[in-house]
Amino acid sequence: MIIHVDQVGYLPTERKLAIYTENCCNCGHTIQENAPLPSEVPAGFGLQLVDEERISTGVELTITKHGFEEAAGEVTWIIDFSKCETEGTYYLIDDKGNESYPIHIGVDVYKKAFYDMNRMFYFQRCGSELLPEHAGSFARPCCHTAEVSDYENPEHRFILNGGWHDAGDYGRYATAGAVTIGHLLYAFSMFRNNYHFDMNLPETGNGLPDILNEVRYELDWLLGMQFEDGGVSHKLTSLEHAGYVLPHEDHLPFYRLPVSSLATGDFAGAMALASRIYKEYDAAYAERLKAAALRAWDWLEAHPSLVFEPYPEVRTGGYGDRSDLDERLWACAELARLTGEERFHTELYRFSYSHINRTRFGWADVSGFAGICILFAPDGTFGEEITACFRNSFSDRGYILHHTTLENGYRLSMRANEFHWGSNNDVMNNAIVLLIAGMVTGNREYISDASEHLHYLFGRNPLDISYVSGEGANAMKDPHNRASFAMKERMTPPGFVSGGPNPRRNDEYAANVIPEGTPSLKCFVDDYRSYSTNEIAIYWNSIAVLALAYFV
Ligand code: 9MR
Ligand code: ZN
Repeated sequence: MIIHVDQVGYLPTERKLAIYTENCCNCGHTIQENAPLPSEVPAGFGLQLVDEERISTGVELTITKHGFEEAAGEVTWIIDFSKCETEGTYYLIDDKGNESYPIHIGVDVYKKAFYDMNRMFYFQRCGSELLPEHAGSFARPCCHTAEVSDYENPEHRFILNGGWHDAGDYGRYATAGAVTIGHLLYAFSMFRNNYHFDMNLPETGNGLPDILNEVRYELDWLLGMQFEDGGVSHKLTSLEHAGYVLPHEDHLPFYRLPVSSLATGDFAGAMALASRIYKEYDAAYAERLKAAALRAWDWLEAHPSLVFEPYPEVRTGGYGDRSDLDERLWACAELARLTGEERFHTELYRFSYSHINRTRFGWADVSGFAGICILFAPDGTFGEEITACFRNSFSDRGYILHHTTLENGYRLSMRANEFHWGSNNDVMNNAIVLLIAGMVTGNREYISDASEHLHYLFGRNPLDISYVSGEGANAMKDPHNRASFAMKERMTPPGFVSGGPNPRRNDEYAANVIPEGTPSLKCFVDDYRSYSTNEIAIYWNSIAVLALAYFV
């Protein structure tokens, strides 16, 4: 394809851009920056926006030459068709017979994707049978219900069921889980009006909004990761990843690993946040969550330095991190908001002004959660100084990302060298920063910039692939996900977000099939063997849910 569009759709009143590349090189072929640019640009390439019958709409297009984009290895043009505000299905065509994927314009274009992306977590449920009435052809028996052991005291055996499988593997990691809870609960709390839908869950109809039913599944498991002394286990895992088998066929023994301050900080943040959200629906549950958060906080106070042991002999997800300041910051902000206690407000100053990036929402860096907690709290909850500190962090970063977006030939706020394992996480992180920057400054441009990142996710990229299964005409379909590829026909439910392009090609398959030096945006392969470009993960789904929640 040489005309790249968002295959899921565009909102009628939002900015609407497509990307045109004269040289189609989806083969990984690179052109050098100093290579001669096509000298003659035929006026507009005869580009037109046509309707489903291929009849011209007459909509005026603005076509701007961007020039060479290093991340794609291509010369790009930006086609602006924002003037088309009428709902419908269209195509962009040029005078050489090239045609885009269908372009859907409508107020509801993201509803299905949003539903599916929120529903992904149901399919990740561990320790439950997935029934055909909820899971359709993905129904499967119960998994991982055998007793688990404490890693350092294997004689201590106990039941610890539930939670979501982390990703394409069956590990359950406290930091990753807590961060996922964070994305989903902040999405719910900030954009509650977009959550009036049932999700066809076993719990549907019990009076709780369904997204809270789904998140509760993880919370209940996470509560079991807390030790007597308030500290929280880093992960529950087998010693190595399961073979290529379905969840219920994996019978490796599971171990609860020792405490980390990373897990304990994330736990305290997630539990305090959840307590505040669930209070409205279930006071007793909210009290339980609050008590767990406070016990975790006491442990953190008693252990003021980083506590984390990598246990390299346990060869599953590491989720190691050199600093736990951001985890402590998140916990402190949510506990201040939940309890109003002075001690948390005092501590908040110490963490907020430490040298950390305040705009991150990933498994390693959760400082941005403190920002959402503070910036969207009722007036007067936090002091003006702390509020200004976070407001400035988001508006400064938003300003930079806005300019990076403008400088990028695919209208993405990422530079060629910023892509690595799970790059879609960073793309979505930037979208959320732009959204928050737009909300706190009132600059509408930042909001539109955020939408550009979703267009990229949904197919407006050099490979024309929608990185979300089942969403868009050419969607990712063969992720690294044991529960998918161990099925007879490799199948994945809709709404699963792929990790995305990774120029470091950290798996053997990607390293073999993607030539060295391939431009960053093309370092992706839709094949289950490529876990470093095409795995799925709960927190990649949830971060995309948070970014999309504004637009549904
Ligand atoms: O998302 C993680 C990515 O940022 C790391 O670079 C990568 C290698 O350490 O690990 C990713 O997380 C994986 C985890 O370790 C195990 N479950 C699957 C996760 C997604 O690939
Ligand atoms: Zn399981």
